[in-house]
Amino acid sequence: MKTLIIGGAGFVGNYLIRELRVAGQEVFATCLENESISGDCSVRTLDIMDGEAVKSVCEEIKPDTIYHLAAQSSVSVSWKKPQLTAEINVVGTINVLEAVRDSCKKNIRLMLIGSGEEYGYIRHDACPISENEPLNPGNIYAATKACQGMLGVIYARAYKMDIVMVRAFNHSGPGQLPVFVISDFCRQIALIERGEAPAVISVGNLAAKRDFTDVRDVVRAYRLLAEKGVSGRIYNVGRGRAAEIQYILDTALGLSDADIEVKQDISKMRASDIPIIEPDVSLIFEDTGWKAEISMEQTIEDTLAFWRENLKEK
Ligand code: A2R
Repeated sequence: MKTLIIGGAGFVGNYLIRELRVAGQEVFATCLENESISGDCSVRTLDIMDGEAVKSVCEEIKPDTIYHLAAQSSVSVSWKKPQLTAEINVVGTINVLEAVRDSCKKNIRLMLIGSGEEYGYIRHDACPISENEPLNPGNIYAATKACQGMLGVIYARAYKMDIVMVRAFNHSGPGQLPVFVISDFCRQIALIERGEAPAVISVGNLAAKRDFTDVRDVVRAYRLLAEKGVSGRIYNVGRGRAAEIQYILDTALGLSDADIEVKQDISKMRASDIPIIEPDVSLIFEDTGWKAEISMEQTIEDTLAFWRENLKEK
């Protein structure tokens, strides 16, 4: 079984390489010229904006499965760089779709990784959100991911390609950038414990409820969907049980002996924060048997341990 991960140097790629290797697969992964991949796999340099290069990599490797992770994945960057976000997430995805369509290997399974952000401004009674819920993206990143998913459906239908689409909700774990809430809280706590920051943790809207899944569960979901998912289908990936950000904060603070004051930071509040976002995950369970196994408390503990360890090395 030969697998190609496009965009393997990011947060998820690192974990996916490990998951697939443990499952006994031969793994190839691509990264940009200025990136590196330390996992156990063969590495190729690839910018998905170069359509011919994407084709060459596919022709050379002839993978059975491709996971397309390469993206401009930050919502805040998408507001600042809308053209770049659309180019990478939409035109880049078309380059991947065209490469697979052109490939001499006809039965490639392509996994397109989208986002729970695609649902956007949901109806107040839409939770748990099923895959049939209309998309109403609330930011540029989300709109490009919705577009990626639509392109996947179009290519699957028009060219009979084997494509599975994923809408992944919030995921977290050791190594995630601290622009995401669990990683942010844990990093701040680790800095305070080391005396490198005042004993005040800055937080945003603590009342919002979001669905968090450990990245190690998420990559297992991707592998199972590649093995057992139904071609042409879209799957939510998430825990299916939202938690209040306040609970995440309390759990993280409870793991520290430091006496920490909590301070709300206006810049971390979003004007139109949706009160609860929680996916319906019955479809992935029915088709693959997957459900999240790692508790959120464990994810928080491991993420805090990561920051304690990694700040030490600075
Ligand atoms: O932006 P960078 O320098 O961190 O590089 C990212 C890379 N990437 C590209 N790869 C090939 N050609 C491009 N033109 C290009 N632009 C960016 O894709 C990064 O190494 C990788 C994406 O990884 P992360 O940003 O860490 O995302 P994560 O958390 O691994 O999520 C994987 C997928 C993405 O499609 C998300 O939008 C979705 O799951 O939630």
